[in-house]
Amino acid sequence: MEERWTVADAVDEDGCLKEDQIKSWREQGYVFVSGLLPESLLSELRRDAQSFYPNPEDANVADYNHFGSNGHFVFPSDYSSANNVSLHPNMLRAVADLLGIEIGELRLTQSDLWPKYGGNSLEDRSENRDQRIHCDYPNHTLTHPPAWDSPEAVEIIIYLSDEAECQGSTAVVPRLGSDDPAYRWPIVHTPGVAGSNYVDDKEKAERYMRELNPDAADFRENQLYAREVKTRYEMGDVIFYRHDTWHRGTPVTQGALRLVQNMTFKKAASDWVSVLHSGWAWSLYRAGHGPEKLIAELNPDQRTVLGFPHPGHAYWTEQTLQAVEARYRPFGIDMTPYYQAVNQT
Ligand SMILES: O=C(O)CCC(=O)C(=O)O
Ligand SMILES: [Fe+2]
Repeated sequence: MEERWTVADAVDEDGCLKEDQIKSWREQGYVFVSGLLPESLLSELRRDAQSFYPNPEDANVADYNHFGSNGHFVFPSDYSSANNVSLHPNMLRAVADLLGIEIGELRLTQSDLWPKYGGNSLEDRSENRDQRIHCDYPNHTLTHPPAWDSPEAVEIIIYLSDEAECQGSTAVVPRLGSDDPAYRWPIVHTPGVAGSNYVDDKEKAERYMRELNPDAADFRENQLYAREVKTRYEMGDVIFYRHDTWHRGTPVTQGALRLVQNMTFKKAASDWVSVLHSGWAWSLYRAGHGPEKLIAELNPDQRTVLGFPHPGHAYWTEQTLQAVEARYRPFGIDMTPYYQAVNQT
């Protein structure tokens, strides 16, 4: 089969998504952009990740090729680069624009850095090496994504490596209009949903689907794999996709390491979309007080996407203002916007 590629398209000079990029996410199910986040910040995160993870030649791949970073880069991380990427104002603006809502209505539900090693021998075949095509919703939400035109979450991969050096593209199936057979409803013909077992490896998953449900296997082969396009990503590029976008991770070159930051934001009102990590407050006893300092330093929008009540929220009274200020005063919090909003009401 002929390989099809998509390359990143630059955001505008203010770091905002352009109209046609927003349209692409809303209609095709993804948009792949460059220039969203400052290069210096991305390089800092890459350096932090490279200092934490072993070089491919020294790594025991089986120890690392599972999802996530074992907590090290989960928000709030001891690496400020990871936190600054997760809550960068350009990122929040872009996600709010995709969903067509205010930043204050967003909530962060996932932020973690994933290493993916290509393995140092052909025997290293971790389950997520060549993934089965899937949508991300089943382990993010208790329900099913709502109607296509009312999306409630944005999935994000920030690439900290170059496809030219390590391969490992994300493959995506562009949605071609409301009657696209690839995007038929409900989204259940995928391993791990509606009674079938979760299998990540493409070969195993498709063998299993063929035994279980030959029609579903045909659908996956003809409508999904046959139509996937691969992202030719470069360091700093970002793909925004959705909980109902068909996509998959593909193999990284033997002996190489791909680093990516994975993130999700949801609409605040969608309670059924879960936070993937332990609640953010669980970190607030951490030695060194990093997460408390972070809360104190963030701006109100950044706090709001963590669930902290925004200025003007009914939570705020003279008493709660003083109490929260007392909690975070040692870390230098500036509560002025919250006081001002109470005084205005
Ligand atoms: O690694 C990638 O490019 C995609 C990963 C993915 O889709 C997943 O693990 O759900
Ligand atoms: Fe995925």
